[in-house]
Amino acid sequence: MAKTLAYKILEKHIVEGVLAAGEPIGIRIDQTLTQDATGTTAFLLYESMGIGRVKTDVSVSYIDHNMSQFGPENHNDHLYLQTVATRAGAFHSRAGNGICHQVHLERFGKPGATLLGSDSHTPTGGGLGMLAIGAGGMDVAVAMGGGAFYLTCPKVIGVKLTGQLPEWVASKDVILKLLSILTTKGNVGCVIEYFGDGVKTLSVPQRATITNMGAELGVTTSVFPSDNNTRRFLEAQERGADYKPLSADAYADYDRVIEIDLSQLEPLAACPSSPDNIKTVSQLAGTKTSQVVVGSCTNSSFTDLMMVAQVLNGRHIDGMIEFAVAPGSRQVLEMLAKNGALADMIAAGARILESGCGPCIGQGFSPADGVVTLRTFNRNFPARTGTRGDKAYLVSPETAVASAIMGEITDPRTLKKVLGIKHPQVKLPEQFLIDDSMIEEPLTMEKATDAQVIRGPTIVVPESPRDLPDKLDGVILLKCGDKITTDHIMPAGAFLKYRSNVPEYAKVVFNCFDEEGSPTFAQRCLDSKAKGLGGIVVAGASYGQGSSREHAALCPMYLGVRAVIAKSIERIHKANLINFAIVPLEFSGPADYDRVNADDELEIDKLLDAVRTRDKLTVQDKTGGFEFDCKLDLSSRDRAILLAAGLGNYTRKRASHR
Ligand code: MIC
Ligand code: SF4
Repeated sequence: MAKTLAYKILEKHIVEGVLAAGEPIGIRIDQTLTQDATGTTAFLLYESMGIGRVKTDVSVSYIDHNMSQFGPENHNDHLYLQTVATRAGAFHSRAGNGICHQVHLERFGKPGATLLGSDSHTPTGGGLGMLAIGAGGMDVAVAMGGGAFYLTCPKVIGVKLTGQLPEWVASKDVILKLLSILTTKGNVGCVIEYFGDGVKTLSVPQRATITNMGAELGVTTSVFPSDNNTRRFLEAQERGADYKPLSADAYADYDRVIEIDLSQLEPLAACPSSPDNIKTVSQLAGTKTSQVVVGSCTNSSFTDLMMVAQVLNGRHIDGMIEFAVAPGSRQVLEMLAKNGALADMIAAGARILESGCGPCIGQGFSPADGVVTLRTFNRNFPARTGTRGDKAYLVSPETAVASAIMGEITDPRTLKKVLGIKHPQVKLPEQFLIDDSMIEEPLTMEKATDAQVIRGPTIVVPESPRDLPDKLDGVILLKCGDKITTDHIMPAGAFLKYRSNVPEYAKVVFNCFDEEGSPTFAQRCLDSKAKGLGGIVVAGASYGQGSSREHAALCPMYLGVRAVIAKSIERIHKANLINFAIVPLEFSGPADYDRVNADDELEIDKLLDAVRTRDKLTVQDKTGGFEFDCKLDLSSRDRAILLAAGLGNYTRKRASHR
């Protein structure tokens, strides 16, 4: 049978299970990445599991999210991560060196390798032909220690690209088009694989934009073949030796094929407040905007920013616009500084932000009340900018720069007619500037023995989950709707600095649903915990979309949440719930969602028995006086983890039995 590229890579890495869609499998992980927002917890859990030195080919700890440094928390995290990571045998990319995904692509990614990252945009590596998957920090910690990663063997959706992008149309528009087709819901358990003649017209950074934002589809990952363009990119990074050609067999057996003719695409935008709320830019043209930002792991490569600089060259942004540029890496920033493009952007009125996530995760540059903000990022979930009620549009760098000059949403294709601006033809450089001086090497075994880990007082070791009860007496603390993201569950922005301090961070769980004058979600949790009632969250479809942040499970666990009942739960979040011993349940009949109400008291009898062997259980709604069934869709390993009270306890128990 003709094989897909995804299955070829899986075949080389499978260590448990059968390679057939829907089956639980375990795979060997060659590389891992962690970042500071998830990494502190990942390394604290890593240390507490006592799994010794890193056993992967390459593990890298990055600092890119928490760099605003109001108060000591962020710097405490940086020092902890630098000392703990290098001691454990990992590389450490220091604050200022760039966004994990961009730097990983430049300096570490390798065609055909597996990469597990504690960040949902880890699939960026798919642009290089890697099988790169996002997961919770706990799963990554286990992989760092040499453990397999467990997932459901995916279905593979083939996306056949034909033709070539027209002028002013960007690879961002390709993924926005795909989001308009597949939406952010219902793609769990799939991998997207690109093939066809159009592939060779896209450079590695363009491919990486597409695989990066594939995360918004909710798929396991996305992957491109590794070809001459991959070789050229790796050689320009002085890593030609990492190249190997890879592709699917001709007529590979895809579960579904979607065809996109690149030459038919036009500039698109994701409108507030979901990445799949797609319109054409020409439909939106003329909408006044006050803020434009170019950056994030989706669109901050050297070629993206060179295009922006060339459009701005000798011009000025509109007087009512705040325009910021956050280069994806120090390599990008240094190259722009050396070739003068940075000066062109500064002269045009751009505010240059440091190389990091910055505004993408609400670390500054929040928009004013009521204004439209345009961003080249991948997520526009409500309030992610740091402003409640925000109106964030996701666009390509081409659309962003055109709009920054014109002061309103502008189809970049009109620039030529209105201002005589030609579409800049930016080529991939033959040689990138190589300077790894901000990447700390792992310490040798000898040095590691004496090295001290620096732990500031704001770094708090997270509590372990408690055993599941046999009878769960619980109360519905929140009933929420469809497409609840992990940004709803655990806000980032100003609260991001509490990632290494669960008791503090837990205070804002679900704060977007808190009403003034009423007790917060956190208070209600603690009140029911004091009464001996387990917390239960009820949700609609696609619960836990978006980021991989395991705090969306860890903090509710800390508050006493013991189960989530939803119409459906997204992959990474479901794994995180299991890792922290919160039982993920799905309504057997979606209509039961309508019957239950917030504050209802529920009882689940014989929970342990159900978790052990059954795929269905009955819930009594004591307040409503009825009962309903829920599905338990769990692998045998998921069951064992829940019964052991989470992945940390499970790993410790297994280690002590060896
Ligand atoms: C995000 O884009 O939401 C983040 C911040 O990078 C997250 C990780 C996190 O919450 O720390 C992600 O995408 O996984
Ligand atoms: Fe950072 Fe934003 Fe990328 Fe997340 S999506 S890794 S916050 S740049």
